[in-house]
Amino acid sequence: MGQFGIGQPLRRFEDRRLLRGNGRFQGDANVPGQAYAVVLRSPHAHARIVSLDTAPALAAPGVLAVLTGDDLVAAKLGVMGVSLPRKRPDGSPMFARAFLGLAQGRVRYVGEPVAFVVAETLAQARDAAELVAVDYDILPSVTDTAEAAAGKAAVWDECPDNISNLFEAGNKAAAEAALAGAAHIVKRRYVISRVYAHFMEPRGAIGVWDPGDERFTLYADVQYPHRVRQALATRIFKIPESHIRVVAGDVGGGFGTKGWQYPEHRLVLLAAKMLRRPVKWTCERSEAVLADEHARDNVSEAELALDAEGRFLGLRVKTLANVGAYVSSERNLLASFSNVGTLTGVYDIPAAHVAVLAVMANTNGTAPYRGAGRPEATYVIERLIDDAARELGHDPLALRRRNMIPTARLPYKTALGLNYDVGDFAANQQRALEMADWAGFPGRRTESEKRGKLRGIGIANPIEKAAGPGQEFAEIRFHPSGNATLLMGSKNQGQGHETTFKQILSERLGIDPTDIQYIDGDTDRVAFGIGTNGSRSTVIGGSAVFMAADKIIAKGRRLAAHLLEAAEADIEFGEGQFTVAGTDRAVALAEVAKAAFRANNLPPGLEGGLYETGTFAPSDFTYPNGSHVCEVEIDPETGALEIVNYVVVDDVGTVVNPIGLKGQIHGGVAQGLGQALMEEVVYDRESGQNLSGSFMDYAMPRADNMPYMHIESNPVPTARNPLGAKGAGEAGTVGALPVIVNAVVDALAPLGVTALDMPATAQRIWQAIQAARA
Ligand code: MCN
Repeated sequence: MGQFGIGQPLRRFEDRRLLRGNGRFQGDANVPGQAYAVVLRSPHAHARIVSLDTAPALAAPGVLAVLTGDDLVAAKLGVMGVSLPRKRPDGSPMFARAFLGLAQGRVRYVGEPVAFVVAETLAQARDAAELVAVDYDILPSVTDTAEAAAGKAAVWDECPDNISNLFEAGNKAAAEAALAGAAHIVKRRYVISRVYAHFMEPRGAIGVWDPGDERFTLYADVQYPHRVRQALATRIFKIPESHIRVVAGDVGGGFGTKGWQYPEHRLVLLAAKMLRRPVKWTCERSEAVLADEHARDNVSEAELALDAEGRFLGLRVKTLANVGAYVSSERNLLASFSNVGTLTGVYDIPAAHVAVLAVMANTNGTAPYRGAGRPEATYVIERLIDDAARELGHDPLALRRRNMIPTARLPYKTALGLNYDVGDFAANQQRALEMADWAGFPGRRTESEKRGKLRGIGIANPIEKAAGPGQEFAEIRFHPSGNATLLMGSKNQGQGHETTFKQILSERLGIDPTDIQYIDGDTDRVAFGIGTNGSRSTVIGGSAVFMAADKIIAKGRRLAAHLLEAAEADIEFGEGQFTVAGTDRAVALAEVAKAAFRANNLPPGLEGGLYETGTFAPSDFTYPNGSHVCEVEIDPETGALEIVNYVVVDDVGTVVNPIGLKGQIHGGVAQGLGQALMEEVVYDRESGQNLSGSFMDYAMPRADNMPYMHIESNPVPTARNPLGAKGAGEAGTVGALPVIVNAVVDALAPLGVTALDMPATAQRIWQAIQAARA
């Protein structure tokens, strides 16, 4: 490991630029002559549009255009659509209706885009939006997941039961047999609340039409520039992919929620083409909860079968997952199925079956958000184990230990079909217990009780599925003067990619990272990319850097042999130098790069230039895992809670940057803590109104809610990529949800409280205490 290589705790190169106010965020992007757009959104959860009159808005000062659903139909725009071979429980085809971009005769959730108003100034667009006259006939609505599944109101007339499709995994008969033969079955119902991402910078988009090249440019803060381009070209506008350029600058937080293309992207492009003028749309802070995809929101019935000694025999889970009113693409179904596999956790559960009903409701669509199904799955298994321990009189640690997959049994195929390769689950738990001084907890509890406080401790052993099969791209371009540019297909949103990838490049090529220019986020500059989600960038993008670097070394070796007048087989590469083995004759990579651009320097048959690409695709997922311990203190008179200790042991394989990793764990835990303790999107059950429109109604964790965190790594490198790395970006969130609620329930258990749903607000805790006392 060199000074700048893999494993070094380097401070982020990008921070110099960002902290000095030189970032280029979405709001910083402007195009000369741009007009401004505002989206008029539905004020109703479900209504028929009786009439829609744009004339008064069009007549308002500065207004350039008012688009409605009819304009999108006239422009023959397409939709994303879902192509999964999924069925409904009765065997009929999946029910999924994609959203075109503006309402088509009906609105189905509060916030659904109805009209797109473009004017010379933002103020004029806002004023004009108020003049669009829409006459609504309000219809019955349903926003609660369980009520939607019970058919309280139909989101779509053609689908009265609101069931889009059923997803199943595991072996149903085996799980049933395990339950039938069990000494004990512990059954619980867990509700995973609805939350949504709060970016530092809400979304935005600028559409530009170049009539000369007949080409669109979209400036937008997206996580997958290339995939957004592909979707807009092939599915929405039905034009060649080369006729769209997507540019994403600095992204002020993505968290999965900026992962895809939203209606506003096609609207700014269409309006720009119609008006022959750039059009800019910026989401307002209080508009975001109406405009963005939401996340989580499911209800699970879980049953764990145990033998008389407390050995796990089987697991059966039935989940209702709210997917929202529209199923516009696979993405809306992703969180409801793709990661349920981690439901069996790090435990040896021989039989398991999970059935997920994707339920439609008059709500925003749900989509991947930090963890995308893994926090939900881990929540169910880790809470269920604690509940089983309490119900059957086991020690929760011993119960976990007894059922943990031993290292000797890895690789291990789970009953839900995942292939865990490496890990050291027992050691993670053991180390976390030591760091948290679990053994000293009874003493601390007694001390808290003396002060009239309740104290609880919880553990969770998360495992997640990250960086799955799928390609990522890297290109290393040397320039004739000998320095290099690194171009990446993944897209940074705050994770520190520039630093991470420069470290990997530096490790391989021995180049000083400050000599490398870094580029991502532009489909015209970067040849190909998939993008950033599922904690895949380091593992897959980093491996692509590795591959590209190896090609640079291979070509450089031929050139170096020529320059040093030696046989290619005798040339060694290390620390940025090509050396003739056993001699002090050497030439630096930068000199070789310069030579590559001078035709008279090249050996016969060698093509000039030094630029290489790498496209890596792993054969299987990586399985980052770890152990979280959380300790809380609660004031029983108010329900107020303080996290007094938080410990994380993580295994993300090879750690590229320990500071970056810690930052990711911190941020991930903060996001999990938010959901566990305070965040929740709340709808009014009758009207379907979204009641969580501002930070007054939607509580976000702040610095004083965050505990000091003790974080340690227990890395077990994977062989599934050349780095040995596993994904890290979501790990904190996956562990935080269950461990915090487990600690809260542990604190309340002596009073007789056994069930508590997220978010564990002071009010909910206080109510649970009152109910138990009564
Ligand atoms: N890292 C490491 N060693 C590893 C793995 C990761 O040192 N073995 C460190 C590196 O510093 C790396 C970072 O962790 O740059 C994140 O790496 P990775 O796990 O590859 O995750 P991605 O870069 O693919 O980021 C995606 C992930 C996801 S899915 C969400 S959601 C999320 C997250 O990252 N959104 C974020 N973290 C976020 N952090 C910020 N600031 N903003 C977001 O929107």
